[in-house]
Amino acid sequence: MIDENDLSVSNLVKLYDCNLFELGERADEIRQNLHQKKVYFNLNKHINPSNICADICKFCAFSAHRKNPNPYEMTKDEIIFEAQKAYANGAMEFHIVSSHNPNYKYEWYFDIFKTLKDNFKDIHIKAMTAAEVDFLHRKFNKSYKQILEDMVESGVDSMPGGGAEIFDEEIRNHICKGKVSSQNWLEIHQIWHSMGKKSNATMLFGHIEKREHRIAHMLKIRELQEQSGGFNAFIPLLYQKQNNFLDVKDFPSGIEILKTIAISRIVLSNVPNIKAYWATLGLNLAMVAQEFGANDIDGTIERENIQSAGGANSKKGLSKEMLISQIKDAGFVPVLRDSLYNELESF
Ligand code: V47
Repeated sequence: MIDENDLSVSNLVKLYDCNLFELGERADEIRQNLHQKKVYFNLNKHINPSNICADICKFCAFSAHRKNPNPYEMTKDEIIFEAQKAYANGAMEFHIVSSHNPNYKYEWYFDIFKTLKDNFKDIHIKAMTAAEVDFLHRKFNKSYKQILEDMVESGVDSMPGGGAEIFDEEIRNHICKGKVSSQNWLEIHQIWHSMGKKSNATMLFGHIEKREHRIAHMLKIRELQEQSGGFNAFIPLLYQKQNNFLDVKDFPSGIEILKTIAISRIVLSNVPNIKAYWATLGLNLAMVAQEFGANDIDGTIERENIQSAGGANSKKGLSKEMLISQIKDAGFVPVLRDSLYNELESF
């Protein structure tokens, strides 16, 4: 293999030249040391209050636009109704991500978080991507710190990893011009971590980026993690190609996808969990990815809107029983975790 201590892009990109099984073995060694044969999952509910967006990301099929002419804004009552159903069904986490809706007042967000927190005992609220925080900062002229403090005050427990896309300004200019910059995404998470809070980090791959960009992206996460220790999980999100405005010709093979997951396990040895998000990979590949460094598949999700708009077969979510049986069938031990990776039950 290569010298893993040489943390330069030019060195680490050579990992892609290694044989898949060689890479898988190294990634699995790190995974087994950290998590043995466990595969983590949780019982979560995704809530996407609106798809009316002030920004235009070319890869996004979720926001309302010409190819998805279906704008919506959920009322507070509708949000509570959806949350209630999921909670009664066992959901322990609400993962709330919205569009950058120009119609919302600043207080709208915090009122929703507070209402959910007050109504659902012990619920974990994972909400507001750094891209949304940056949108509020631009629109309402509030500092990142102020917004993050208002999130804590209103009951947000952790931040999801969305909005990271690929940390390269040239690519961002092409795929999501005007959205949070790489540096600001990292700064927002750094401030959040300095407040004693945890978050995740994503990477959108399989579109116009090159291998070098993925490695550079991982290294930026690694660097911040070295200082703050605040990332719980890294989530490589496979680009879904339907209903959007990004003209992509080549899509990664299964081998390239598995290599990317294995390499993220190797490069991000200081991030405890690698999530193979079943909504973008499909359940089968997400299970195979557990042999290549991943140790988590996310959760039941219950109504997934973002990836399914782009073609993923994830709209309805999955039952707890289905997740458990799939993990077992693949030869792993299913472990129900909470949002901060405390183990709750092993099956
Ligand atoms: O930031 C948008 C991505 C993200 C597409 O933190 C797309 O636990 C693929 O961040 N193809 C939002 N991806 C979702 C997200 C997430 C998901 C699951 C768990 C966690 C976590 C975070 O979805 C966006 C963007 O990168 N996305 N469009 C698409 N066509």
